Amino acid sequence: MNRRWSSWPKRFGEQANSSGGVVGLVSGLGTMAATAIGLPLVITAAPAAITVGAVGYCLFKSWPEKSLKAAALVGTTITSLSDLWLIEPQLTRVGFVGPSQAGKTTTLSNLSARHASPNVRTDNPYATVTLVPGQPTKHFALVDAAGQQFAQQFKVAENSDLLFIFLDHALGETIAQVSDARLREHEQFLEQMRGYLKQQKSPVSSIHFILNKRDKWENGPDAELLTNWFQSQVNPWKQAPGLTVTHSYHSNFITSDNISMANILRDRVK
Ligand SMILES: Nc1nc2c(ncn2[C@@H]2O[C@H](COP(=O)(O)OP(=O)(O)OP(=O)(O)O)[C@@H](O)[C@H]2O)c(=O)[nH]1
Ligand SMILES: [Mg+2]
Repeated sequence: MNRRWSSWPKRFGEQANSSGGVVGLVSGLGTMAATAIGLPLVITAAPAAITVGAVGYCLFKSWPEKSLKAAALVGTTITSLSDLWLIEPQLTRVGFVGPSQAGKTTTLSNLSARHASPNVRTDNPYATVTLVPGQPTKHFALVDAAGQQFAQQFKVAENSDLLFIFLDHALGETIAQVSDARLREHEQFLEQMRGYLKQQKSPVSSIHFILNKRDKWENGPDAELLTNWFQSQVNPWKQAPGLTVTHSYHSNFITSDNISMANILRDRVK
């Protein structure tokens, strides 16, 4: 396995900076004291030995971690999101966020040819690496987590280059009517996510909003009310400077929507 040599000089510099003050002080004082009282060479050399030791320590601490090859990871589950930084070539990380049962895992599974169990809630953050067909072939990572845990949702956002935010009209997969309680749940989720992204040093630069479960709500009694509400939720995000905001209506049970979703994803891969 290769190591990430390109990042090594920077990491060494950072280590040396954080250790340098102490090393400089110890060796400087040591040399002065030893010279002042006229100690033999072997003792005045001690501070130099400390410096050599400290440089060795910095080398050890900054030694590049092993890189992971994207092609070898396709289809695997990555449970430590920080490992995504070790993958080469570097890949676009797409975070799937939204309240529980909005359809994140189902969509992710469709895009990466994984099996999704409709009645199984996601319990921990994970990512999967998948391929974007074309020349050259590109890899990207899809990041998913438990919708009912804000902490996990923020972790996904922190480890993503762009976000897919999932909204829907009602819990589960069979109801056609809009649930007011569900809309309030989405509003609360968006408020929390907006607050979180605002205080991020380098937040995502692109967000795609998905109004999911179109197979149910589109022919139901509240379709117009729902799409107006959706627009009212998405529009304020378009005011944010430097943020690209797009949206689509989607169903995981409509084949052409799944193809469109794959295209949306491919268009965003660097
Ligand atoms: N009708 C309909 N149901 C859907 C659609 N997408 C997902 N579902 C259903 O919605 C339910 C929840 O889907 P998941 O993909 O597990 O939801 P999730 O967002 O991953 O939920 P958590 O893991 O709890 O965060 C399941 O019963 C899915 O079958 C869709 O497009 N239409
Ligand atoms: Mg899930």
